[in-house]
Amino acid sequence: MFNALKPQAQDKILALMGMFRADPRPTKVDLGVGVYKDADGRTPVMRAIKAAEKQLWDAETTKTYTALAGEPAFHAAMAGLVLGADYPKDRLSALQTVGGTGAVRMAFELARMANPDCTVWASDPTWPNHLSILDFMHMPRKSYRYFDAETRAVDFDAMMADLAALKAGDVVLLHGCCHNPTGANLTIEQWAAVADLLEQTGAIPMVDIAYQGFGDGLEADAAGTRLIASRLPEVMIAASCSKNFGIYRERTGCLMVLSDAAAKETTQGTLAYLNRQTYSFAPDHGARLVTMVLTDPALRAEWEAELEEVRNGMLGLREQLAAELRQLSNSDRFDFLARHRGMFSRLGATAEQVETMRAENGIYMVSDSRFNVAGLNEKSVPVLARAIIAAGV
Ligand code: PLP
Ligand code: TYF
Repeated sequence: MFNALKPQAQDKILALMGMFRADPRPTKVDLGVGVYKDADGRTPVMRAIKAAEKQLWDAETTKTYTALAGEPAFHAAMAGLVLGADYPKDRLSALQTVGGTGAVRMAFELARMANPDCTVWASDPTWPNHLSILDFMHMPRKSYRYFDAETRAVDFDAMMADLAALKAGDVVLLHGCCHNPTGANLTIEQWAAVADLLEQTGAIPMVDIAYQGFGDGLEADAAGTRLIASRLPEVMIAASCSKNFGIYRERTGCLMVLSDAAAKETTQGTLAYLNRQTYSFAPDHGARLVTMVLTDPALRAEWEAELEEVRNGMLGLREQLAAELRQLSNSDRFDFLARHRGMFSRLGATAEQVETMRAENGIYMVSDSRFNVAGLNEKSVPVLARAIIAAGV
């Protein structure tokens, strides 16, 4: 039977990890997969997480099953983080998931159960896994224009023109902050205009927020999501704890759904059902650490401080890179790098130019010219800047 299997296309981001490892050059620079790295190239366990793990080791007396949908304390802590302390408790259902990817998958499953004809609209471009999961599920999808290749900013007029074709019950996938792969983000005024359009059309927003705290800060990065949540009657939010808590391999995420208060009980039950049909209980360890960090004032202060160090480090690298390129190109055409936010920027290089930088300089970025800012340090920024100019970008 297994002879009938067909080879599956690899994820181009994860494939790059293997290529990088196989490259013997000591000067190689990994700007591929979206993992935070410090100036020494390490992905540390965050201080508050390590402290919470120590506390947990002392305090934990059982590893029996928790609840199918995950612990209510985790749901509340995540809702507070993403939606703010005054989120509508009577309208919120939540699910602990296997990473942000699990939350994305369950959101699509929920949407399809509620509306079998639902079409999902995703930005062009978006995180490739969004499209891969939708295709795997045979869910209809459409794309809306998002990125202006010339200015490397959001092409908002084009986005709104495309979204004008939304139908009631369609799902619109939006990146909460730090758009992956472009780094170009909506302003709060643009979020408000999107909310108007969603209100008019009856389409359902699904916000994927995987980098809260990596852009302009924890509160600012949630502002668009909060605006949508305050304006629309029905909203899905897929949050990942991988990056902002640095717990990638613990696989921790949360799907939050706002519905009518009258639909809450069935929505919550359906979420638990989805976990049960897939893997029963989501992993506990990461979610428990997140709950501890968010609810213990000392741990939370330590976490927020370290997250700010991470965020400001990436902003500093953006400024340095834009300044180097200003000098080398004798122009301001790379200033968008300082305006983008989050881990990623799409440089706007061709696949050939990306390949040249890999072959000549050992610089690894995704073929669409997305690069991970956190893969840089003060010494490799000038190396990248020279390679960008030499490749003719
Ligand atoms: N959504 C986006 C846009 C991402 O970039 C990622 C990747 O980190 C995820 C979701 C899911 O991440 P994870 O499943 O590792 O929590
Ligand atoms: O975009 C990235 O690099 C991260 C990591 O299937 C990632 O989101 C990439 C692909 C994937 C899971 C995580």
